[in-house]
Amino acid sequence: MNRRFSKLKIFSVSLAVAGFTLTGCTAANEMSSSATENVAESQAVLASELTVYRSATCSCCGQWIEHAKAAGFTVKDEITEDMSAIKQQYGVPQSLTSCHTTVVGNYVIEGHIPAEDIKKLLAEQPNIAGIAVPGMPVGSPGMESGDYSEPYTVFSFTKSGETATFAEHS
Ligand SMILES: [Cu+2]
Repeated sequence: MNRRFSKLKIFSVSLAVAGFTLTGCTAANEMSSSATENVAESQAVLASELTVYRSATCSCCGQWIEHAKAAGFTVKDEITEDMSAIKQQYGVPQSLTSCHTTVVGNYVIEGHIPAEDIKKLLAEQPNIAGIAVPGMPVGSPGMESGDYSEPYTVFSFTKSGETATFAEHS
């Protein structure tokens, strides 16, 4: 336990020294086993390219991209310095915002969403604008921190701003 904490401390200190802005990434990232999770997938779903908008210094966004790639998605990595403009453009409700914003087909995917939920969304094609994990829950894909994880909810949202539970993770 102590060893991990000191590792985390060194990690964040070295980032601070290097002058990075973490945009809220507070945990060191480690590879998860989620890539090996058995999820239903079709070629059509995986053929969908994800366009990920993120700031240049967002390391957890990069970790999430690795998660999506490991799950079979093709990712177009778009660096932008005005993430709030992107969120506004794609209609992400203020209460559901996170770090990176992803666009796939007609859907918006906000934050550290598990790849299995993107596959579910693309397979079921519900009449919603998108799904979001607000904030950056520890243990969500790209936010792994050892064995620790906190439960979180994936919300759906509509163009008019109605939200509902899409999936729960614990
Ligand atoms: Cu993040």
